[in-house]
Amino acid sequence: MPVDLSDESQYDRARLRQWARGRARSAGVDRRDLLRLFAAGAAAAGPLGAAVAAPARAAGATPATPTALATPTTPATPAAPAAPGIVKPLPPELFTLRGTNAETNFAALRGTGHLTPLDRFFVRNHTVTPRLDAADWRLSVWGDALSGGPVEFSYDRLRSLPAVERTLFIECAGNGRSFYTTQQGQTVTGTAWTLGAIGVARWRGARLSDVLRRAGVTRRAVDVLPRGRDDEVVTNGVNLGRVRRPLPVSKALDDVILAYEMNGEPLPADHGGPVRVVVPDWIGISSIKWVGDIEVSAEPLYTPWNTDLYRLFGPDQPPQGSAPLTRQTLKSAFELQSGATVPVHRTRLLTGRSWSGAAPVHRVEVSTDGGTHWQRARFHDVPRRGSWVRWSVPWTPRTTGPTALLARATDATGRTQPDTAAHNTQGYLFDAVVRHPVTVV
Ligand SMILES: Nc1nc2c(c(=O)[nH]1)N[C@H]1C(S)=C(S)[C@@H](COP(=O)(O)O)O[C@H]1N2
Ligand SMILES: [Mo]
Repeated sequence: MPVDLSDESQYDRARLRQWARGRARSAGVDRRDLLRLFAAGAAAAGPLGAAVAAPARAAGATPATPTALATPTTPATPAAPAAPGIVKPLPPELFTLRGTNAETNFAALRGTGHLTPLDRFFVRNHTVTPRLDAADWRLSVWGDALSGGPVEFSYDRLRSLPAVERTLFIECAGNGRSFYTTQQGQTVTGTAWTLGAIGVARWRGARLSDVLRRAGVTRRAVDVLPRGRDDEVVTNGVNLGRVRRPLPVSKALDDVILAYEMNGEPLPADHGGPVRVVVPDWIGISSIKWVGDIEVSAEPLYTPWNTDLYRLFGPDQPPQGSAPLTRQTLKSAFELQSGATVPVHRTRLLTGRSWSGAAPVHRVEVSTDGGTHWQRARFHDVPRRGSWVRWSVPWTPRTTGPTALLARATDATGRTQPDTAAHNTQGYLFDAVVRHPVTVV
């Protein structure tokens, strides 16, 4: 029976079958290497998951794992780690450094607008930011599901296509990961983000569908594989090749953007300049930075980023892991430092943001007493799909001592943030209500 590869669940089952039969191409990675990693990595704390991750630094999180990433820079002292390879300044008030990555401090968003300013947008790099020049940037679109040979697009040609502009978040699949450990006592591998591996920007670019049509995409197309121009990722002695993750052709032709502007500026180097992929609502790894070529394939494609990584593994998951992750989940964050001290009897405005990959945010409730009483937050944005909503609640603390602030979002599908997130070994898609500690003095 023919399989409808535009249906995501059928598509994934077909992929797994083809993989098992050894028919699938491994798209650039030696298949024996991948199988070796699979064999070792399907168990808890797979070495690939651990090794791709940057050292965890949050208190109580997984201890740092030695990595084989090509980032030999060593911080001068353990207390002042560098983020090797990030170009923009990373002042400690704006960012918390985590290995090759920089997490936005949510407190630094207070008073900023709906869009995350470029100087505080988080950076997640597998290796280092490459410096590419728009003048000699080329995008090659190729593969056996095109009607002809490879088609090249220069930067100017891309900019001459009809432009689209959308306000969208990019959020790492591992955002909130550290709370699996600090709030749920569970072991997970990967960068110990708190809630700042997200940013919202106004993206301007060409539609991927326009580019694919001009390149001669045919009805045979199944997978579309954008690949970055940053360095190859080497982990545990295995070269995984360049960062790349297939998109089902249905998503690629739907709403994906090849972005060359971010908040009205040419796309900055750290965020994929001159051109990156932006995949609305989906986990950050889908939005390939520094895109250099795109394969359009008539068969399902496999890379480490849709097989061993970015799927859910663990006792509550199917033995071969979940389907490759697509949409982001639901979260809320206060624009306040964790552990802040606040004066008693003084009214202050608690502010924060909530977002969902599934639908506009419908309601946000806040508790200032550890979850006993809840009040509805006031919105400062019209909730929209693909972006966050800013909110506030006034608070006059009446008793001194430690307490926890909680914010709980419900989206327009009716889904509410749960008390506990479903554990998975690589700590993806944390969605539970976060307890934000403060002390009233
Ligand atoms: N080429 C390339 N694309 C990439 C990455 C990368 O390391 N290399 N990181 C991915 C991940 S895991 C995330 S979460 C987002 C982060 O985007 P940002 O650094 O612009 O915030 O980019 C994605 N695209
Ligand atoms: Mo990510």
